[in-house]
Amino acid sequence: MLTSATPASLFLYGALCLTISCQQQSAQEENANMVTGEPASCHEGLPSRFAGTGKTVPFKRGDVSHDSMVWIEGGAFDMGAADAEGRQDEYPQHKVEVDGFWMDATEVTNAQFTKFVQETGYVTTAERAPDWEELRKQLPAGTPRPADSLLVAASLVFMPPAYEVGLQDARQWWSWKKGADWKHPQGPGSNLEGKENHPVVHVSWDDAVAYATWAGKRLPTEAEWEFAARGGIENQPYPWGNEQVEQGKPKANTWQGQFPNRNNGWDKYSGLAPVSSFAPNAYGLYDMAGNVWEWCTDWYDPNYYNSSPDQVMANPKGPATSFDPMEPTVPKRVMRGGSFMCHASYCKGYRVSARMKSSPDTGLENSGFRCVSSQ
Ligand SMILES: [Ca+2]
Ligand SMILES: [Ca+2]
Repeated sequence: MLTSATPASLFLYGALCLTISCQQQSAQEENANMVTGEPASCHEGLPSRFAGTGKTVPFKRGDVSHDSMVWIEGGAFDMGAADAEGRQDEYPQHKVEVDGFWMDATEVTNAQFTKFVQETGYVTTAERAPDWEELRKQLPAGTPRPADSLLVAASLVFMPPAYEVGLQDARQWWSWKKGADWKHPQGPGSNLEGKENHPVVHVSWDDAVAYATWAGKRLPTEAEWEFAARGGIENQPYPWGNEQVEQGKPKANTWQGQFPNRNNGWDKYSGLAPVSSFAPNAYGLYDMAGNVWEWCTDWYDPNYYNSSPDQVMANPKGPATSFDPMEPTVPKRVMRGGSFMCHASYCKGYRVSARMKSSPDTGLENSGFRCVSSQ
């Protein structure tokens, strides 16, 4: 699954049997795929739930602690795919330089996010009902208002089909589940018991920024994230080098077997793994490949690397605006690193140069984040 973020209103679409809009979307995806020659992602191609972005953080920025952070000495590197496995948005590879920064050694955990919520009373995006007036702006004109029973706080939960399916329609394995949120990762009836050290999930980009602000930190730029993920190893596809993920011993929480219906659990985790269950990269960073996708601060634009200058680009912060040709009206932020749902047959999102994107209000069962700090 190429994947990243998924889309909530699409599931409202499905629930409401809005065939016309779905057909329009399918046609859009097909057109995009004809251009890119790539399969649709397991998340992408789906509209966002809320149109608004950049919600105000209603609390004071905290003082940063470097506990559980790693100092990443800055430097120059070749950003983007060095081999032929990349998607089009990973080229051209170009020289980038980043200043030194602190980075969380692990993905933000449920225990850490719990402390944030307890101190601030913050309510995540997934805990709020969709705003129909905002939602309708991204739907075809004349789309009827969904039933009130669907316009409820909900999030997208991975529901593996019982049989082999094609990989073009993410609705076959994502379910819009009422009551699913960071405290209920699989929906009502699930909880965080025994999962304190799991990465927090169902967090939107807005939620991640709120947490980072409270912690006195920020989200990494895409360049910082890739520089850190490479761990000082030049031009290799994975944080550990070039050994394929299923060769040797397990190195990351990814998917083995047949996606999305059969996971053989070779790496011992069919779902999320506690953070730092696998060896860190050379910089001491855990799960830079797999487990959960991680939000970056940059807007997404597949052509951004094309605009990078020939000389070394210092501390790039991404494009000024977002552009996703598959959903031009929906702003997208970058996600990196892949998740427990990534498999070589589809997205290989655990490659260090792989890029994904999602709307800032989207949360998923396989997406989280980690923070950085320049001081
Ligand atoms: Ca796994
Ligand atoms: Ca990760």
